[in-house]
Amino acid sequence: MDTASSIGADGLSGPASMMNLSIPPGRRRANTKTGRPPPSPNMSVGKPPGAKEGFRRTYSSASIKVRQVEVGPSSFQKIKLLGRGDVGKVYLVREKKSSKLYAMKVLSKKEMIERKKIKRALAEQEILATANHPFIVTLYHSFQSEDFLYFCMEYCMGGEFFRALQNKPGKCLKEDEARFYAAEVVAALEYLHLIGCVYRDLKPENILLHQSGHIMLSDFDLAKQHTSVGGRPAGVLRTDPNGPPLVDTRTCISDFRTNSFVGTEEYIAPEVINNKGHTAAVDWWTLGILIYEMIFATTPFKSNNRLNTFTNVLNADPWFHPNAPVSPACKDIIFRLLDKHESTRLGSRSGASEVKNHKWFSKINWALLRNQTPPIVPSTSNGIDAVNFRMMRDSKSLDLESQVIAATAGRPVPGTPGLNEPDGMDIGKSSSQEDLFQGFSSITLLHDGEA
Ligand code: ISQ
Repeated sequence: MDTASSIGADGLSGPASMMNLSIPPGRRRANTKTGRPPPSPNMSVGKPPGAKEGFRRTYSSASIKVRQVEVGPSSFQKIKLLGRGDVGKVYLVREKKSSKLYAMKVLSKKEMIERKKIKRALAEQEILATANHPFIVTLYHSFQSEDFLYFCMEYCMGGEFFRALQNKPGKCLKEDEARFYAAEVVAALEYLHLIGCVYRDLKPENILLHQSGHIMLSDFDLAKQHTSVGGRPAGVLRTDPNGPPLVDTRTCISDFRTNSFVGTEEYIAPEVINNKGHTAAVDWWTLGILIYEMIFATTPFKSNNRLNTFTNVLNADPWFHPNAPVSPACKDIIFRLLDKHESTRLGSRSGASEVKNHKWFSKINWALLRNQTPPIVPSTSNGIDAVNFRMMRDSKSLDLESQVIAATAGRPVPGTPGLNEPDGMDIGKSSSQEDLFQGFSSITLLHDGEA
């Protein structure tokens, strides 16, 4: 059988030889492991979807048109495994008809049922289908087979931001570089909060780099959306005659408090540990951790075990070496974001605009962020290989159903006292699989003027 055209049980066909990669190194916290195959000489370079010349994204925003799904599993050929989560995998795939490259997230229904992750998958689909922002990964199609859910997304060939950080001298960034990425994250969080979504799992592992070097938030399986079609309209807080109106993104989610979060232990906010329920303020907390990590190559409350880390999160102040090479404004924003009390935390009063107006961001031209050259521009030789994906081994078999989708997640903290997990659907024995996944929309999304 010609392996290049064979179809696996997941319906994705692909060259088996390319799946047989070396064993991935252990991962620090996340639930995805990525890999990079040996370059294939006979692979043609596919332009990202919608590309005219160069990058697909023009970074202009336009409405999304929704159509009945126009593709299925057999429309794609597997190229390589990019990542692995607790209920599925992400593959680099090529659409056979157009030769365009995509990242295809394939979730096992069986695993989702067993792990009570159905509601999360449906929420992720809804958020991705709603979101239309330059720093949030684009969803092109979602569809399902008897055994799997599929999310066909933009391929971010720059790979993981986490990996890019590891490749920097000292595994950290200069303050100006960190400010740039932090600003892009703020812009993405602002948008998510506007559509009523709390991201809840910000960390370098969940930030991808677009080919252009701009960031892309990608993993929404812990995200929560307040309403089914976006949040309430944002309130204009006040208008400064010399500046833009301050939009109170906090209003979009202010009455939305959730107790359902797990999270990554080094990034977890005090209110989450205390199981008090939490709001969009958790995203500002995690931004504080991210800024610290980008600059100091470690997180501020990390300890030798989870209990000590949590104790530090609840009680310790972030520590800066007296000779820390950062400005007072940088220390200040970290302190203000890592305020243990969410009611006084930066961003809690008026949302993203409060964060954007902090003096550390005074150099940032928010309107032109997407037009700036990022500090790290991924070098890709053939348009497929990316420098920042982990080595990853997939089964030789193309039959996804025969594979154990291993529970590799280090991210959730199951069974942690004080953290509950009421997210899973209560599945009655009589419910058929079809019923459980009927809320999953099979759709094709047309972006930015695609016909
Ligand atoms: C896009 N490109 C590369 C990897 C990805 C992982 C998850 C979601 C989208 C992705």
